[in-house]
Amino acid sequence: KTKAVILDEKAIERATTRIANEILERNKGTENLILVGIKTRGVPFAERLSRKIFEIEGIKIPVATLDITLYRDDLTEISSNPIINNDDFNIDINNKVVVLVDDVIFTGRTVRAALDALVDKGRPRKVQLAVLIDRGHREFPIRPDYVGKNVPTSRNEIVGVQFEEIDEMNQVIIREK
Ligand code: 3GP
Ligand code: 5GP
Ligand code: MG
Repeated sequence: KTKAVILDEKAIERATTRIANEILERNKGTENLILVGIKTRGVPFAERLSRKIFEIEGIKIPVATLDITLYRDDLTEISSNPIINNDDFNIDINNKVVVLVDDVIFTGRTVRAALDALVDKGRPRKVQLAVLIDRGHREFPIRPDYVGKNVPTSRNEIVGVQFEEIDEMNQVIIREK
C-alpha cells in the first residue's frame, strides 16, 4: 500500500532540470559527455536528462543503456549479485565523461556491477553517477554525484518510481513491502 507520494510530476521535472544543470556545470558543458541508463527505469531518466540538456544547451548527448539483472528471491529481496545481461552496448567510451543514470540507489551493488561492465568496454576519462532517489543502506563505498532526492527509508519500505514512458504516470511513492 502507498504510504506517501515523495515526488509528484512537477517535482520530478524540477529535479531533472536541476540535475541536468548540475551535470553541465560540473563538466563545464557537454564535451565528451555520454549518459548511460541502467535498465529499466534508469533509461527513461537518462533520456529525460538528455532532452533537458538539449533544451538548455542545444546539444544532443548520446544515451547508452546497460542491462543489469539482480538475482533475488522476489521483487523486494535483492540478493548480493547483480549480473550484466545482454551486450548491445556499442558506443565508444574511451576518454568520454560517462554519467551513469539510475532511478534508485540502494545497496550500491548495481552500480558496482555497472562500473565493472563499463571498464570492460574501455577507459572512460571519468565516471559520475546520477540517481533520482537515494534511499540509503549502502553496502559499498559508492556515492552519487547528482541526487534528485535523498529519501531515508527503512529496509521494509519500497520506493516506487513511476515514469509515464513505462508506467503511464509520473510520480515517486513510498510503500510498505
Ligand atoms: P527498475 O528496473 O525500473 O529500476 O529491480 C527491478 C525493479 O524492481 C526495479 O525497477 C525497481 O523499481 C523494482 N524494485 C522495487 N523495490 C526494489 C528493491 O528493493 N530492490 C530492487 N532491486 N528492485 C526493486
Ligand atoms: P542497489 O543495487 O543499489 O541495491 O539497487 C539499485 C537497483 O535496484 C536500482 O536499479 C533500483 O531500480 C533498484 N531498487 C533498489 N531499491 C529500490 C526501491 O526501493 N525502489 C525502486 N524502484 N527500485 C529499487
Ligand atoms: Mg533502477
